[in-house]
Amino acid sequence: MQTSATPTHCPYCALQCGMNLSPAAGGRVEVTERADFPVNRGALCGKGRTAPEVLAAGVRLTSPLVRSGDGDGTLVPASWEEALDRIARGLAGTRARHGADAVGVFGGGGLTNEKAYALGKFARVVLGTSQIDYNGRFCMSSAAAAGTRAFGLDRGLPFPLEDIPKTGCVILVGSNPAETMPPSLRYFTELKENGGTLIVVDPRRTRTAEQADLHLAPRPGTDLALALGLLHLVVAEGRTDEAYIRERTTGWEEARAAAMAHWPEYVERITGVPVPQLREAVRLFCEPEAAMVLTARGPEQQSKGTDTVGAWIDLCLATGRAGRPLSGYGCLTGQGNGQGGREHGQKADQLPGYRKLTDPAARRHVAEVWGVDPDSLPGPGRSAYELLDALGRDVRALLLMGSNPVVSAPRAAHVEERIRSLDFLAVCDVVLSETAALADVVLPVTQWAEETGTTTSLEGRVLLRRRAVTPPPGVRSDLEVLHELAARLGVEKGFPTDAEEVFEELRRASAGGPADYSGITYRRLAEEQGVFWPCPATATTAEAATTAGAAMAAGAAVADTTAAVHPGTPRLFLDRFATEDGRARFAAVSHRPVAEEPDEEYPVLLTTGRVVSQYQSGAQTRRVAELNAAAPGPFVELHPRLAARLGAAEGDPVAVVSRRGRAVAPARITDSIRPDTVFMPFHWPGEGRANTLTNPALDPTSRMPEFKACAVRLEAVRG
Ligand SMILES: Nc1nc2c(c(=O)[nH]1)N[C@H]1C(S)=C(S)[C@@H](COP(=O)(O)OP(=O)(O)OC[C@H]3O[C@@H](n4cnc5c(=O)[nH]c(N)nc54)[C@H](O)[C@@H]3O)O[C@H]1N2
Ligand SMILES: Nc1nc2c(c(=O)[nH]1)N[C@H]1C(S)=C(S)[C@@H](COP(=O)(O)OP(=O)(O)OC[C@H]3O[C@@H](n4cnc5c(=O)[nH]c(N)nc54)[C@H](O)[C@@H]3O)O[C@H]1N2
Ligand code: SF4
Ligand SMILES: [Mo]
Repeated sequence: MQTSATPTHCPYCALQCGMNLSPAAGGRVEVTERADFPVNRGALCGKGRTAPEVLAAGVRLTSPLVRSGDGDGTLVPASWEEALDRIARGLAGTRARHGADAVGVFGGGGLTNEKAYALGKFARVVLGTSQIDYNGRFCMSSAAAAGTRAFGLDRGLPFPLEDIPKTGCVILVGSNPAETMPPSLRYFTELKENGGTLIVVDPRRTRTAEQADLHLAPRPGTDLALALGLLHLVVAEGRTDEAYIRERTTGWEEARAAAMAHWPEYVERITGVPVPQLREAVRLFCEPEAAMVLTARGPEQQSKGTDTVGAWIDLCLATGRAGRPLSGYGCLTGQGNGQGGREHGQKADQLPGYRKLTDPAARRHVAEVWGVDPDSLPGPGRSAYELLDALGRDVRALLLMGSNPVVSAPRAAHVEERIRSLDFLAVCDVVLSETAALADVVLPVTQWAEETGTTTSLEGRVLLRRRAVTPPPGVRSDLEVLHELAARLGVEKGFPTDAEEVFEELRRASAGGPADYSGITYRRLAEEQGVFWPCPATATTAEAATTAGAAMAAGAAVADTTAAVHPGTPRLFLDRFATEDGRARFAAVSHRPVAEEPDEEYPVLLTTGRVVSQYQSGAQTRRVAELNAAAPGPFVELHPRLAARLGAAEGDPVAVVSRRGRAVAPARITDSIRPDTVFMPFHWPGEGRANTLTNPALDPTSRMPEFKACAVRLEAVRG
């Protein structure tokens, strides 16, 4: 244990709040304020403040576990040697019997850049499988696809958060930062203090919507129509920026024609948002000099999420509000490394540096860094839900790192059954998650405060998370696990256990790619408050990198030259977009219904999301007493009219039934939700698991499941 405070970042969400970790009495670790980090200026939510509790023995895993007997036994402690040998045998045996693509890998957006990079390389180089994907597919993949399509590049926010208070109007679509990123709320409060306005689009009057100047409450799954309705009004009211459209975009004619088919009255019928509110939104958005649209999971987690985000981007482009100071479209990415985790190769179709696995030049570049033949790299594999759905059939063994799909995947009962039908499952986790509990082998790994690594925040800011405490005996890092497994599978080199050494290789692999990290070093990250990518190496850094690589190979300290280095790129697209011709591309899209519209049998729409005191599948936060006291279990949020029809009083158990299954949770009655919609948070397993109900209908481009809308019926539960 170090004796003074170590500056680092929170293990949870993509805001990546800065915090200090200090030693406290009884070997505990205490979170203290780190006021110098500009994004949160010391402020933390309850999850960040209590994060060290998950470091405690008794809460977290400290020994490998293997299943006794012939697969039906219990999980019993085992040595690392035995556990690693078993995994190597399980993966190699499946590969020998059924081919390389029968072995799958599932990663997570919470993994550091180094882990995500090493995991992708492990899949392609050691296992030779195409079957790798990760939970980010469930998160922001639709926004990523739409951003790439429109701008030629996907970085969640193309500007820093500090720009938000200085713009004129922000439309926040399906985002509830008051609960999901509380310290970020100040950017919106300051916006209003500066005379700007906030519009929130959410079927529920959330704590965020309560702060808004205008709250639009559309029916879930209708954001595409809503955006097109606003665009229609922009055209009808003559509020387009014709010079900008001419100079900086392509495809306006088709997009304009598509929008003109969405008359305000038609949009009101689809969305339930009254025409005067549509007009007011257009006025607030168009009157100031600059404005922004920010989306989060509400409009993205839909089977038309890519087109939906495309329509919101169209609104920005038609009004000249992208690639200009204090204006633009951004996606508020979710997981701790939700941005970096989508750039370095754990995605089915991707190579490091946000390169495409199907691009011959990208394959050559990365294969050279990896020291392999480009032809040996497999092609793109299945997306996350399709991979989970193939388990036990085409994919018979799985290595899982950084996700808990038994709770978080759509149609979770089916996914759970698929996981149980695997020939072999290995899980690396810090706790015994619901998914780890089904594994043949569980490896206990180190966590955030116990290891060094980098994450890339929702701003595209690459950050250094420093090791602050010594891990307990019995745990090893994910990088050590991959190193040991690679060696057992015949690859002795190329999987270093030191995070900085992995990062040095990642720099080279990303060099020249869309997400170029080659000008970023640990030394810089330690000295600066993060560096925004792209940050290509300059002649100076390139030289330093070579020296650093050579020095590292010789076991020496890393040398670095900071003179004349690239400063990083806080703001993108100001001169040109990242497309070939430098112009942004409009998307010509039209309204379509949700994959499963309500009918007589299932007359209500279910939407799902989060509460402030639990994180994701709850694997970590359900183990923290203070958070559990604040958010002890699932609930069904419903309107008083719906409750009355059901005869349910506050707290009564309510059954929510969809075509996938049935979940039961207490009623929480509130007029802050639309009467045709119910809401459930998804943080819990068991009877109240929201994902028992959700529909895995996928967006055709991003392969994102429709977490935000499916048809259900409600039943009163007697007794
Ligand atoms: N406390 C907490 N914070 C978190 C997380 C957590 O689990 N807990 N997870 C992190 C991660 S990975 C993510 S991705 C982010 C997510 O952050 P958010 O996107 O803010 O979170 P959600 O609650 O999933 O969804 C936001 C809002 O979308 C609304 N919504 C539902 N359906 C629709 C719809 O059809 N249209 C529109 N416009 N809105 C709709 C919901 O009512 C909800 O208020 O949070 C991050 N921060
Ligand atoms: N119904 C519904 N379902 C949803 C959503 C929704 O809005 N509605 N949102 C979706 C979204 S946006 C997301 S991001 C997913 C998230 O859902 P999951 O992918 O399940 O995410 P977590 O619960 O964060 O799971 C991370 C797991 O990795 C472990 N872990 C943490 N750090 C490390 C590490 O460094 N190494 C290893 N090996 N393990 C680690 C944690 O203990 C935990 O068990 O859920 C999706 N599911
Ligand atoms: S807002 Fe996100 S990063 Fe900040 S303390 Fe909370 S969970 Fe951690
Ligand atoms: Mo997420």
